[in-house]
Amino acid sequence: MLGPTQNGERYELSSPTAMPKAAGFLWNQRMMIQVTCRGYAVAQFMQPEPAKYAHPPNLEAKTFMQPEQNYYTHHPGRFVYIKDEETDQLFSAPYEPVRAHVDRFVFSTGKSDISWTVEYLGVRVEMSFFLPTHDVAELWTVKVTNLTSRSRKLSIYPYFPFGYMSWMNQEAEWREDLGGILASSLTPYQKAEDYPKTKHLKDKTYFLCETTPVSWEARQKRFEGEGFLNAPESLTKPELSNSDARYETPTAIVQYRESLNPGESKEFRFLFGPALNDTEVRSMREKYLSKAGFEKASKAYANYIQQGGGCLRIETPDKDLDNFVNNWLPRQMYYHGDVNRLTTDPQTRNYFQDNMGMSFIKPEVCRKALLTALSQQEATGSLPDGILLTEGAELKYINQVPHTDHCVWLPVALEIYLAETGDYALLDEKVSTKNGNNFTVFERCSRAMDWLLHARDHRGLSFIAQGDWCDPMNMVGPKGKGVSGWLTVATAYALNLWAAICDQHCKSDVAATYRQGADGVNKAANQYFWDGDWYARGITDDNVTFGIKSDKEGRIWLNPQAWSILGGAATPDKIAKILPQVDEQLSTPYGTVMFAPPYMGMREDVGRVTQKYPGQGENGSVYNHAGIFYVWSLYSIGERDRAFKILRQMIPGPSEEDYLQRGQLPVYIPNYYRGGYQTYPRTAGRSSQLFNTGTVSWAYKCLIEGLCGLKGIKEGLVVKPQLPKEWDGIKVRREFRGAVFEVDVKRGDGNHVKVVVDGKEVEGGKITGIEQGKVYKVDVEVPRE
Ligand code: CEZ
Repeated sequence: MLGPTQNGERYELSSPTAMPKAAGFLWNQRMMIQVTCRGYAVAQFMQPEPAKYAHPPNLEAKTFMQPEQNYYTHHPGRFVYIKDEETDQLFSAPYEPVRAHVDRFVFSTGKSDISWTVEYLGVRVEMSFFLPTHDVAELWTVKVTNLTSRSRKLSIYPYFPFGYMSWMNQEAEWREDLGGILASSLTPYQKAEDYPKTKHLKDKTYFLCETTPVSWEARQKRFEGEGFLNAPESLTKPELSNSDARYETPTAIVQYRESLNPGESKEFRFLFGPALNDTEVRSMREKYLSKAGFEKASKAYANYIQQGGGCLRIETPDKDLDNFVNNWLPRQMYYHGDVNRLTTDPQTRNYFQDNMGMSFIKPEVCRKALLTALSQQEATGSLPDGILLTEGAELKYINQVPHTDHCVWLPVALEIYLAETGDYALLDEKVSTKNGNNFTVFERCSRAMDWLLHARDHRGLSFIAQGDWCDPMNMVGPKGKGVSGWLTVATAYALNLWAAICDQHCKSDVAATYRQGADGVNKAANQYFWDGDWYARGITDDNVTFGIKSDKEGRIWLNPQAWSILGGAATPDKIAKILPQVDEQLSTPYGTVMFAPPYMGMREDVGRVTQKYPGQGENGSVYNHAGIFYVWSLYSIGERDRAFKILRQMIPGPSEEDYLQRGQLPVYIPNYYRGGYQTYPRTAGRSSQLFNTGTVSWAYKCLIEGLCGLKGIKEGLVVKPQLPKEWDGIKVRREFRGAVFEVDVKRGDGNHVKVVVDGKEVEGGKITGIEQGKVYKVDVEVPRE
């Protein structure tokens, strides 16, 4: 039903019904599109705020990308109806809207294209599309083949609905001069001061045809007539009615009437996208809409996506893991660092984590992001809730709610960047802010750490305000008293990370100060949050500690455990208590849940998180971002089997049962899988289908620095793999600072890790003096269990 092809470069699904929401996604720096196996699509482009060019049939609220997006009959999508002119039989590719029981179905997601093959009634339809590298458009090819040994008369109707574009002004018509259907609309507004902002919006959507059709239809109602989408009335007629849409829901359907000899094929090309005016439409047509134009654009796009290939290739006993790590994980990480989730004001913590992944792909992008974020640091040393990326951008949605954790992510991202590049010179670079301050990166980071130390109560615990990493935990501390257990131990982690960087930068006095700070923080955490077997999640404004044994819901949370291990609050005796509790209370076959049991109703001193559906989102799902923090904490203490197990659970498959339950292709890690394994086993494990998640850069870090044990330090690379016990060895190709390391890890008889580089054993597994362009052969022996 589902499997890799071309060495994991593609994944193919052979059923349109087994995993109806299974989808692939493509992006460039200006747009993103997610398409399901059944042909439904969600596309967005930046102008500079996110906008749509294909809409739902009703007024849509603007919001961030939603998990478990629902699709319905009139959902925007890209379809092709096929009618047998001799029998009047009808079907559609890829599957919607007709939903025929086709003879063969293949949905194939590649890295830089998505395609389908559908066979029915002796006809094969191949649909595929990709994006240009720099423009906003979809480049579609539809190929229809007669599979029978007789001649066939077919009508072929590509159907690309525009949806309800505007309540102020919308229309569509066939434009002979452009060679396609053009829909025009005006973005609705009410305040006069908004008018200038709407003036330059791309409010037109075009559907351009390389080959002129015999008929067309631009009016949705007319197309459907008294039929439904699975049997539109106009498709019972010999031709479409060539009707325009005048303040009527616009759409694009065109008809090709073809006679195909046995084995004969016909190929069509289409261009679909937004435009400001006719001139733009015309130039898009000229640039792309031809065989040569498609070929050129497709090569360029593949090349662009290829740039996100990452710095790691693994060969392990787990081939499905290899496929994911070698092909798909770096691609997802690249997407995050490349487009910042298509927002102009990414949440500061997301901005740091999405960009820190770029350290493994294009470190200069991470460097620039660190400087951009710091250029918006406040005079107090704190960081704003979101980082503004374009002129005129504003803090929106969740960024208008005060969260207190943003400074934590600065040393986290900086540490990865420095480990990959050794570019400590960055620390001495000066960054000025709008408030007139001009400090070096080093000073700014210290100021951020000072702010974290300062934003604590009389007990030494970190205030939470209206949220920390957990966005919807908005009612723990609105009165300014509530504190976060997670943020307290995370502060210690941030301080220690920063202290280590200070040491490397020959500032051991500064390092000592922050280490001392971390010790104080950890002491307070142990005094107030340790509940006997694990750490509590917080203390509310009214001084109620939660995330503790006596809680029926939200009894044990993962984040305080993971970060107390990372930050040093948890000593070995405490870790020995924590780990079995996490195993017992939080682990499920689909990963480790963020807390348990989920809240079954509102808890007003915790907040909105408790109102989410039990097991969904932050209310006790397998929230992979929280899971990966835990994995990293496990690698940091050598808990390799636990770490690998949880890391592996983040990837769907490879058993069919697992795929069906998660409903997702193994081409990305989603932000969550449903929890509630005890309460709601039927839905447990179901994917959110949302590929926006801070998980991926951490997952890559866990693989490189944890599993493969190839971590950058200032002077070079330290080699210390952590294989799960059932593995005898792995092969790794790691690019690092311009050199290539071909690493062969095997089990040996010794009781420590032995590292031999080009035939010579290296002390402590530390490879220094790395030469650019050199290929290093590294033989590693790790102890047997
Ligand atoms: O958003 C993410 C945030 O982007 O949730 C994480 C947080 O650390 C990330 O920065 C954990 O809370 O507001 C909501 O309820 C949303 O559900 C967000 O919490 C959540 C979205 O699911 C992700 O797109």
